[in-house]
Amino acid sequence: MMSIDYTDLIPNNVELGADRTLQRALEAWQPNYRNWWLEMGPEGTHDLDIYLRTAISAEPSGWAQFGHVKMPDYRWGIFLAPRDPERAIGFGEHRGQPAWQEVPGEHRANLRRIIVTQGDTEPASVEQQRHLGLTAPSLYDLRNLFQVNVEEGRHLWAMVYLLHRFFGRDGREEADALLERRSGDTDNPRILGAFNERTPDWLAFFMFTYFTDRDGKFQLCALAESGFDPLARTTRFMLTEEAHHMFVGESGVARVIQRTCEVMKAHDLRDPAQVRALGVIDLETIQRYLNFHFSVTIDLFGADQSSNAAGFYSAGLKGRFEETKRADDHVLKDRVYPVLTVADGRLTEHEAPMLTALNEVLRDDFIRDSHGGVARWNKIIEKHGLPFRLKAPHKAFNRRIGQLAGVHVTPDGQVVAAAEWQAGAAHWLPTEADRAFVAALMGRVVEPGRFANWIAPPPVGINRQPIDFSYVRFD
Ligand code: BYC
Ligand code: FE
Ligand code: FE
Repeated sequence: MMSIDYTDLIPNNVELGADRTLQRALEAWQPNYRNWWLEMGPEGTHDLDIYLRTAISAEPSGWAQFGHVKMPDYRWGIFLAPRDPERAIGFGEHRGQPAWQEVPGEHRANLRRIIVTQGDTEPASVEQQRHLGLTAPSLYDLRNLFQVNVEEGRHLWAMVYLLHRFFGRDGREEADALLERRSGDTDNPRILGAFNERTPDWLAFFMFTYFTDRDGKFQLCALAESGFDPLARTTRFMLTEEAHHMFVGESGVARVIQRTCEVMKAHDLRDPAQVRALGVIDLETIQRYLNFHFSVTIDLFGADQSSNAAGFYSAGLKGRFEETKRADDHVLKDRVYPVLTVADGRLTEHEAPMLTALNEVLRDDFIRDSHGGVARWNKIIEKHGLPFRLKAPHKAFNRRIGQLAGVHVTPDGQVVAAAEWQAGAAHWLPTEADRAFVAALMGRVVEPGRFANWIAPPPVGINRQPIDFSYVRFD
């Protein structure tokens, strides 16, 4: 039952062939998806042969098969993690009841909204990254970019399957709309803020895959706890793909830092202008990119106090990160959680009902997790004997969503006047000049085994291939 059927037009492990109506509806959506990919997917790549992995099993062990494929021919499919027939709802008012195999009528609108929001981010990220292939620092990196892109495309398939299978006509309309919104479009933008920002260069891409794909991890973990079992099973399999995306981000930033430190050490330099003159990215600019991507990403968790979040949890639709590992009542009615507000010009914590603060709970889990990579990046700088340290900004810095929106807080957590914040912004966030400098470094490197000057090679290749392997073939 769990093996994947690649003879179907749409590879799947959900016995799609047994439901002709659903199969036909998805087969009608498929060419629209393909057109979207050709129009909005990675630019100028349709003839390239790319060394990609494809799922061959939805079991946690050994699901991947590697080979050169052209991306428009990638076998996007529908893969759910195996079903546990004993599974019960783990939290909220229905805790202990058998997990739902169909959508409960009273939760239909909310579930659809969650699935649409999740689904919308996937094609958005592909759109944001569509120009990056033209400036890849190596074939290894180019291949990793495309791997991330095809898997985000598959994540869209995952949500579209749920919409078609469980939400009837509304679901089909939402699935169509997922191909119509466009990242950054003024009239018909993507739903969430960070997915309308640009990802103009590879430093931005690595920061995005480190931070924003990590929002993916935490949101998917929360949805993997859902009482709606098909959503839990779908997101569980998506999480196995997400790990690679975050690896691309963490190791990408690490290699940029490595290269910068090598050059700084070899020439005994500290001044960012002198570092730049040698064609590598100064640590100060890396810090400003980090501040930007961190702050934009933590906004994705929603308002710190949200009746939506409380409702999603109590209804059993969306749990917490590692819900089942937590030792509490999993109902949370009488619990409180600290949230930040500004009072008398200072940030202060006050206690909010935990149920309404669940977006903040997930955001804090994310923040803890994301600090790990920053510490590992600092180890590289330390190893080179340099005094600089990167730091994740305060969670109140540069926020647009929730109670901290519009409050002027420095990366260190000081509340300041608007004018002071505006004056400081050029030190804290990437400026036009920073972006222009980074953009000027970008240039396509396509010779196997060669790397752009501003990034160190990785320690090992993909799937035990050598670093100078032809990860992408151009003929
Ligand atoms: N931008 O009550 P609130 C991924 C809206 S990433 C713009 O806090 P809620 C990936 C909100 O919609 C994971 N608008 O909302 C990564 C609401 O609007 P209405 C994506 C925002 O519902 C990399 C209003 O503000 N998955 O997979 O509690 C590459 C009030 O807010 C934003 C999910 O997000 C924003 N940042 O929380 C590829 C999971 N934030 O109703 C992929 C599904 C809030 O007033 N989504 N608003 O019109 C959810 O669980 C929830 O929708 C959210 C928002 C946590 C996002
Ligand atoms: Fe995704
Ligand atoms: Fe991802």
